[in-house]
Amino acid sequence: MDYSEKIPNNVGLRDDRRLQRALESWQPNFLSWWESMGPRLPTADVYLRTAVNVGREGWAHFAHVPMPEYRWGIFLAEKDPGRTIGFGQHKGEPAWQQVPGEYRAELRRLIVIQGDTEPASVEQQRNLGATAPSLYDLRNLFQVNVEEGRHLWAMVYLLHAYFGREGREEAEDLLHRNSGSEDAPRILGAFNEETPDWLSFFMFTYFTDRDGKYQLGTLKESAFDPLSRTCEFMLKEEAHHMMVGTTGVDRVVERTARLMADHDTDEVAAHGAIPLATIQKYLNFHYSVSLDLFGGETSTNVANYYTAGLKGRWMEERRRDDHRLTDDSIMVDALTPEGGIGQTEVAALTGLNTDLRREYIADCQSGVNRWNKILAEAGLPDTDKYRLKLPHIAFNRKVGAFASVNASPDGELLTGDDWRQRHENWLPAEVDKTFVKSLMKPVYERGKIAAWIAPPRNGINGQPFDYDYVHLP
Ligand code: BYC
Ligand code: FE
Ligand code: FE
Repeated sequence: MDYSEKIPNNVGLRDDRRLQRALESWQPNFLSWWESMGPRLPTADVYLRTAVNVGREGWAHFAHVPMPEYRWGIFLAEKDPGRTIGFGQHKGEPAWQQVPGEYRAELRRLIVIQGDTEPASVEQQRNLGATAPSLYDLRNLFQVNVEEGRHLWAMVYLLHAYFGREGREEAEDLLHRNSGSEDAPRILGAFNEETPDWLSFFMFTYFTDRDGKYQLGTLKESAFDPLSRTCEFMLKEEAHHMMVGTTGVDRVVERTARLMADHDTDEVAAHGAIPLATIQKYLNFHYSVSLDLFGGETSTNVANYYTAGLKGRWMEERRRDDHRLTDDSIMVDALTPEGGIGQTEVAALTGLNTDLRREYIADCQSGVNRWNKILAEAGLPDTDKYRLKLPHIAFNRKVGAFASVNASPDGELLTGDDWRQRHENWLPAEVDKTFVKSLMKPVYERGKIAAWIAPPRNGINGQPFDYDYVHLP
């Protein structure tokens, strides 16, 4: 890993002057994007983790860093020279070190979609520093932000190195589209939503970053080896984002549960915490928009990606089948001919978005289970009212088989009128958002924390919770 370079990297940039020059001319555009669209809160420095080595010997270095001096670099996981393609029609052939002409457009599209989400999330989160519940949380926000910035670098490297002029144009466009923009929005729906408060941030890092984990997991299987190696390394950083989301929601639930039990009431708003019913609404929203990120229940795009070897399945090598799937079928969620919610049998290849979404849903359920354990341990009665739940797969969907219907969180089909009357019981309404926002007052004092959230059990890198994670100017 070369940190003396303008762009730290382990891809031998210094031996490829053309590529180096191209990336060095993109770099100032990235930095001005970071200036104008990245974290808004001014800081002196932040206790950040920087990748210094991709190997098993440990790769993270922690130090207080002024954020504009953070070293965004290009790091790929180590190369396995004998790697072969694990699935699809090219199964068993050597992995590709270059992009085959016939798959150029599809690969570029996948890389652009992946790349588009990374800066989008930074844009969505840019105002959150103003209302951080603690210095610990503020530090985690910025850690996530710089790493999402690095994930953008990861995709831009691939575009510049392997896709010629078109790739360089796409790299420019990744800085021009903006989350929520009227004229040039981000590509996928969830990345044009707002992240206006910290409950939304924790739900986003739990549910939406988790889509990232699963999509990266499938791209890590790619026959295109540089993409595979890039994603493998990104997944290591993603683990921290998962931790922020999981423990963030844990701590909100813990605080709410504590107050409910201590005061024997559901009305914790009066005590400055977030009612369980409001937490459920935020969960419903973030889960349902994240389900949309997996694309349609059936998709010929995904069938083609798999057959070509561009995008595999989650844990492809653990699947006990032929890894070609040409003769297999799968039951996918669908509207029945009578218009009800059911399932239908399709070719396994066209059902691969469903396959991945199911892996994701099972993982999401594990979060709900742990939050319900926190509620149970606080002594709250074992009834639906005192537990959290994932809404039905058809609830609030804008993409796929259920985009055309209205369904309740229990999976009951509703008329448009019914939905309009009742949706505010299930999704955050203006009053809920206003209330949550009213709790968002910054706490920048060492060791202190906002009243609506419990402190974390552990600090970062073995430091205590009251460590000086961030220095303000
Ligand atoms: N919003 O054939 P279909 C992350 C479009 S998150 C709007 O079913 P496909 C991160 C679709 O483009 C991970 N449009 O889709 C998290 C298509 O349009 P065309 C991001 C959508 O291609 C937090 C049409 O609908 N990575 O890293 O099978 C913080 C039909 O769709 C949406 C990836 O997504 C939507 N949600 O699957 C930071 C991996 N969904 O062609 C970062 C790369 C679909 O008919 N992407 N459409 O005009 C893919 O693998 C696939 O493109 C998708 C969709 C899974 C997104
Ligand atoms: Fe990312
Ligand atoms: Fe992430």
